[in-house]
Amino acid sequence: MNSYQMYIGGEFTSGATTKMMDVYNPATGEVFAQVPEATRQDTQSAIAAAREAFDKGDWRHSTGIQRATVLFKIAAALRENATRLAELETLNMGKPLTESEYDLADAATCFEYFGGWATKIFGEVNPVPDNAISMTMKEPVGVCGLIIPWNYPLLMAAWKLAPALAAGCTMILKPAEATPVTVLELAKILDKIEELPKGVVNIVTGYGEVAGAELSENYSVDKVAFTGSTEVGRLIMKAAADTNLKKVTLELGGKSPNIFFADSDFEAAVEGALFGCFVNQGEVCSAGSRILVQKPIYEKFVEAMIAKTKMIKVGPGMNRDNKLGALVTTEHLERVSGYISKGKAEGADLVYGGERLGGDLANGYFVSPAIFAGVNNQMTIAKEEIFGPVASVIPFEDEAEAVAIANDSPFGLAGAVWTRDIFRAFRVVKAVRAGILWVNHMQPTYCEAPWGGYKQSGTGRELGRYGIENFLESKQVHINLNEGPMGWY
Ligand code: TAP
Repeated sequence: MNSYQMYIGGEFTSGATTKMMDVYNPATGEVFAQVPEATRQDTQSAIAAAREAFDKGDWRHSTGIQRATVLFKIAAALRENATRLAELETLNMGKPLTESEYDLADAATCFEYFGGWATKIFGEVNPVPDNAISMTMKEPVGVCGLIIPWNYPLLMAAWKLAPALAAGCTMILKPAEATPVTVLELAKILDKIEELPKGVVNIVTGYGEVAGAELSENYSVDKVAFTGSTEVGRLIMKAAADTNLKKVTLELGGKSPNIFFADSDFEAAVEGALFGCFVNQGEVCSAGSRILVQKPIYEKFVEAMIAKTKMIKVGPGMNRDNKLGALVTTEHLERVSGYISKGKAEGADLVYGGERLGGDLANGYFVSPAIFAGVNNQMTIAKEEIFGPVASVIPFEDEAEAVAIANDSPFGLAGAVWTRDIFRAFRVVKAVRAGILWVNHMQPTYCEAPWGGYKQSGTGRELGRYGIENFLESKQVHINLNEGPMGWY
């Protein structure tokens, strides 16, 4: 069994903690690694290391080329180790190996993309109406706490580490307690990069209520970038408000509408509906878990969904035939099963799946993908984020009703519209209040384009130029070009 250490101040250490946490393989229910359970003191040590690296080190004064070199080296090492890391991701998180391979490639691309930004951070000259030069300079925001979820462990780490490094920040990364393995493997990669000073990246493992809370409350942390549940996002914002008003960006939950009009390309639409809510076991913040289908095609659509879902093989992600892996933990399996029971109890029609799988799979956390028909938007399964392979198919009459249902949610992360009518597509895109809208597609995500939500799906945007701005402060500099006194007194 692999035993890992944390990475603090450029050293691999178990810190002051005496406790180790078990890390499970969700496909078998077996422990396959152990990591330290960081105490508050361990987290404070990591924060102190990042603080010192920021205040006294060279990193924030480094050139863009120097930082880009580091980012490109990380990307290259990820690509070299992609096969092994993708396997570890699947063993730890449960997703199919092919999906882990995509994640690895995406993570490497993310470091390359923000490596490009490192040399393109510059301010501007402001056209003030005086004999002066007014400039805006960009500077790194400082020490950053990066708190990430378990659904894309390495990729979520990349989304935050890459722009923070490109900006010249120092940081403490806390992976989710369930999925720390690939992030700790990344620490080994970082440790070998000579150009990356010690203390710039620190990694602590442990519980959110301890290590994560310390990052949100600590006065020496200048910014927290968080991806996770809306509930924890609220706690982080509150902790920041109650302490040093650190900057906070939040990427939170969703209940995204995937809207299908009767004129859409039927085959592509059905596949898009399934991919939208079953990829990554539905453990996706932008999952299109509310499938809105126009009444004339509703029955046929549900039937086609069932027929295609029957062909989705569920099982250990390491077997390439399987298209849907295990849920991440036994607690999460219970949570998802609880929603399926609630859907039935509230009168939705479970037309396929939703069962815990037994036999060879009994020790793993497997559930068959579930399709609920006859759902209305007031049911719990249509209102709350399930974060599992559960599709709620909701009928609608016309465009106005589809938009009203889509917007009737406290979330606003993403949405999609399927139609051959470009005018309607644009009307719906403009009417749906969400941070990401896809037309005739669901889920494509690019480093180059912003990612984040309206309403209770978060605040701020990651990726694209917004991603780098998150880790920069703007300093206004005024140079007086008049000689002599101002003449005021
Ligand atoms: P959370 O329970 O919110 O956990 C996210 C991270 O926060 C974990 O590292 C967790 O540590 C930590 N945490 C827990 N309590 C904390 C506290 N009091 N203070 C500071 N940190 C704390 O979410 P999850 O279950 O890992 O992930 C699922 C959620 O993430 C879903 O709601 C999903 O929509 C959202 N998500 C959003 C996005 C985007 S981009 N919007 C992407 C992926 C996931 P522990 O693991 O120890 O609890």
